[in-house]
Parts: sequence; structure tokens; C-alpha cells
Amino acid sequence: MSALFTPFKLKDVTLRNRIAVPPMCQYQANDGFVNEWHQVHYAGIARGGAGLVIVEATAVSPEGRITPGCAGLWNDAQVEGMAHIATRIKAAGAVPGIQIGHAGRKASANRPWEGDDHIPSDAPYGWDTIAPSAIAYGHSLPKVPKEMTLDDIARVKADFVAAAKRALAAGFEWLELHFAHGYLGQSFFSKHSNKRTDQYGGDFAGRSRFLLETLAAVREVWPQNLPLTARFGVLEYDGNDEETLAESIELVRQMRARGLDMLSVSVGFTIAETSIPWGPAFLGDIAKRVRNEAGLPVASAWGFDGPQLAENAVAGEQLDLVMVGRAHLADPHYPLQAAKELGVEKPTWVLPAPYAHWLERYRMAR
Ligand code: FNR
Ligand code: 536
Repeated sequence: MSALFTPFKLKDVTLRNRIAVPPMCQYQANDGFVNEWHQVHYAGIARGGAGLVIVEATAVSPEGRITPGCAGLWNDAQVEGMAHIATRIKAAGAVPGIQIGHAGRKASANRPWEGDDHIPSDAPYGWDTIAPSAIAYGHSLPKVPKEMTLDDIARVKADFVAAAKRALAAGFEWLELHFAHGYLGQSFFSKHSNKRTDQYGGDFAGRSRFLLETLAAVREVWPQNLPLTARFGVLEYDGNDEETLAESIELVRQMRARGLDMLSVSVGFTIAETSIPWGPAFLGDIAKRVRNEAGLPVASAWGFDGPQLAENAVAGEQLDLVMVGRAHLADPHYPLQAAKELGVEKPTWVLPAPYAHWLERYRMAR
């Protein structure tokens, strides 16, 4: 019996197994519009057998894009392309999810393979960035963001709400708020990037306020019967981790009280100077702690793709869902391969009948 290949139910949504594809930016959009590449990419990955496919970080406003190639849902015309993606993911038997976010001071960057550095605001395709405080990320992303006014904060929250409505209209059944990886949400929470002296900074409550208010506002428009999740970096590996983790767990408890259904546990990536213990499944025990102490289901990523590691993470109650990212880029049929490696009986269950019938008949099933 495999724990990885058991269904998972959250609210009214049931995933066919515990393998999820985490959001992965494709950097191929134009003005936030997705195109045929995204259709091929997401349909192919969904056909491979994962239970959940979460569409890449999708910007809630133009200035919230990481790069000029990032997807967006800041206007109604962008819904149609996303609706095709959601339809295709569903047709392939997976649940369609989407991550919405704002890149904050890490916005206006070049694509990873074109430098990963900031595009100057006066260069073509560059723009000014905003953040809780006027502090640059670091030498790789040196642009100093504008400190957000209270009006800016209200507008970005409204942008999240509007994007959530569009995600629903597009047919997504699982919504993830991107509060991780040093982007806007994470940068409100971190003492490294938030030096505000008003109600959106300072103590734990102040640094949590933007995230909690945004979550609560989105929950009002996102149906109660559909999962609302967040991705959040619960620690930074900056030497202050016990304190950050304790604060993070308290924040997650408060998010749960405002309707959060699940947390995707990640790293903060708010500052460049860290000592991250990269290695297979390195977040497993931390995710388990969040799961137990905050009392909600968790997912995590970063090196869980060895099938036995993924299986152990679920069987050992570290994770409810295992996010497998890059391994899906290498092989969109990763779940089939994992089933084979784990010796799961009748792994062809993830195949659609038009394939399964013939492959079983000719004993070609993997
Ligand atoms: C990512 N990651 C990521 N994370 C996120 O929250 N939103 C995103 O849009 C992206 N985009 C993205 C693009 C690409 C090309 C990669 C490789 C990664 C991080 C990703 O979701 C995942 O956490 C990591 O890839 C680690 O998991 P794996 O690859 O070790 O399974
Ligand atoms: C992973 N990435 C996360 C992204 C896009 C780029 C790559 C995202 O969340 N949108 C990553 C983050 C930080 C450090 C290394 C890798």
C-alpha cells in the first residue's frame, strides 16, 4: 500500500493522489497573457498523473510581475487563456490550481536565463518597484523600492481580491496566495525588509497585518467549499530561525482562523546572506512541525522527488501533499514512473482509459 498514491480530500475537492505540481514560472507570457506554450506545458504535466497542478505565480498587477514574461490576472481579458489552462488540467484528471502574487521589491527582473537581475526602470520593459520599506534586496537585485503608502497597501489587497475572482471565473478550484520567497507578502513579515513604524510594521502583529488582511479579503470572494492555501517561508536560515519559526507558526494559526485551508511550507528568501541546508527533503521535519503546531494540512517542496522520499514524507506524516517541481519538467509522467518505482499495483490507474486499455492488453503498461 502506498500512502503517496491515496486520494486527498480538502473541502469539496478530491485529488487522485498526493503528488502536486508546485507553481513554476514559465516567463513566456506577454503583458500577462498566457499563450500556447502554457497550454502545452500545463496540459502535458496534468496528463502525467499528478493530483494537483498549480499554475505559476500569476501577478495581481503589472508592477507585481517578477519579470516581463510573468503571467497575470489583473484584467478581465486575461481570464480566457487561463480558463483554457484550467479546462485542460481538469480534462487530464488533475485539479486545476493557481498561485497569485505580487513580487514587491523583487519585481522588474530579467528572466533567469537572461541574468535574473533587475531591469532598470528607465530601460524598455523595466518598472519601479514597491515594498513595505525602501530597502533593496541586495546586490543581485539592487533597485530601491518605493515605500508603500496606506493607499498602496489598500490597492494591492484589492488587486489580490480582483485576481482571486478572475481565477474563480477561469475555473480554478484551488487558490494559493504567494506569501513566500521574498516577494511582497513575505517581505511584509520579515524584519529584514519591513522597517515600517505604522500599523503594517514593527511587532509581530504589525508585520502580520498585510498577510492576514489580504487572506481575509480573498476568503470573502473565494468559495468556502474550495481550498484556499498560501505558500509562506516559515524561516530564513539567517541564524534567527527558532524565533522566526515560532512567529511563523503563530501567523499560520491566525491564518487558519481566517479561513486558510492548507500551508505550503517554504523558505523566506528575503535576504541573500543565508545558509540554507539544501539537500533531499530538507524541509520535511519543519513542515511536520508546522502541521502539528499550527494544526492544518501542509505541503512542501525542494527535493522531495525521489519516489521513496515522497512516499516516506506522506507515510511519516510530514506532509499531506508532496510538491514535485523540476522532476515534472524532466518527465511530465513523473507520477507513473514513481508508481512503478514504488511497486504500486496497477499503476495504470493514472492513465486515461484510451491509453490504459491498450497498454494493459498488450502488457505494455509501465
Ligand atoms: C519555481 N518555484 C516557484 N515557486 C513558487 O512559489 N512560485 C513560482 O511561480 C515558482 N516558479 C518557479 C519556476 C521554476 C522554473 C522553478 C524551478 C521553481 C519553486 C518551485 O515551486 C519549487 O519549490 C522548487 O522547484 C523546488 O521543488 P523541486 O523542484 O525540488 O521539486
Ligand atoms: C525558486 N524560484 C521561485 C520563484 C520563481 C523563481 C525561482 C517564485 O516563487 N515565483 C527560488 C526562489 C529563491 C531562491 C532560489 C530559487
